[in-house]
Amino acid sequence: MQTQAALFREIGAPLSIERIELDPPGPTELLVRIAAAGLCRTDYHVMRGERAVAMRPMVLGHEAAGTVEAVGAEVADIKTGDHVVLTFIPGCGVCHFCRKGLHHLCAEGARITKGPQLDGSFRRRDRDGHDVGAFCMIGGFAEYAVVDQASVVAIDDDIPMDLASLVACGVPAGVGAARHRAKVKPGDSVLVVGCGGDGMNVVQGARLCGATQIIAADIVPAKLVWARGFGATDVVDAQGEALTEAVLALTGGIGVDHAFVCIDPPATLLPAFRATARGGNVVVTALTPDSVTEIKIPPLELFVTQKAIMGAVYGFNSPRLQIPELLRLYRTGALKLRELITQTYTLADINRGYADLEAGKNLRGVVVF
Ligand code: CXF
Ligand code: ZN
Repeated sequence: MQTQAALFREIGAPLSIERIELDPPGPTELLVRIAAAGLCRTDYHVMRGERAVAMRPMVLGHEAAGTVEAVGAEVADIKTGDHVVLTFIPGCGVCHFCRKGLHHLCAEGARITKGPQLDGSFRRRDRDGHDVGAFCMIGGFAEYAVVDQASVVAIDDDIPMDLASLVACGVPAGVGAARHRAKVKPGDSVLVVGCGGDGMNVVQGARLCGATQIIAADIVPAKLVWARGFGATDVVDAQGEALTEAVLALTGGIGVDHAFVCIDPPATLLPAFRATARGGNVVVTALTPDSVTEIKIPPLELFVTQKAIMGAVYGFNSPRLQIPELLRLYRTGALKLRELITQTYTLADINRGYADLEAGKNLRGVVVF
């Protein structure tokens, strides 16, 4: 069949909207009609060449939800008509980590920027007959995607698809970083640096954990206004040393129990580290461009302050557990999803969506099909 897709062809160029050939699903795969796909900054890093992918052209998009239209012969548990959220790390089910239920650490995660399907072959071709990759083994910026069953989680079919797409990346990444990585406790204090798609979900994750002081930091004033709506108790419009000083002033000179670096780690990690209390946690949820190979943290300062610096991808918990749980929290009203969407776009308009992300206009832009 043919499908319209947004292809990454050239670094620094807009995505190319094209019709491509899509093969039927293999034995363990599904054909998914994509209903909504979120515009996460990770795809933008790829478009700008800051995060290398192994091949072009590639269909980007890794925060998506849709309806299953066909299943391969060996697919278990998923059937035609099911609504699914796609996961940007597959859960192969058989690696060391998947066997322990730690799908966010799946060994196949190392291959998600390569392009092929989980089985190593391709399902997409362009008009010249060249193989087309699928970012994160998903390729969500397309009307249709063929993905392995390892890359989907079935959800209830009354969840609106635009909201379902959000629990594919930004929401579990942010909420999970607070709940599962830092393990924020009632009464704790939290700093969130960068209140975009991940950071705003750290804010609401910290609120869900019972944090009593949630300091949101960003240099886009609108994001600080939105952050208050998600649970921030204080806001800071500063960066660098001024950010550290502002947070220390808000915490009686002690610093926060947990700091989250949700944008530009090369510029924000050290200021966030220094705004953290002795013995506290610093959690990195954001990508660093490939060109930056080190970030300086004075080792003696790390040792004597007894802080922990940690990474969190996918909220440091299995998407198979988190996605249904987050949707249950949404149903109770505890988790905000609708409020995350600033604007929706058609696939043909996706480059305007990324321009709006770059301009700081969006908390989350979503392509709705
Ligand atoms: C990313 C994490 C790093 C690899 C590509 C996907 N996750 C979400 O934005
Ligand atoms: Zn993402």
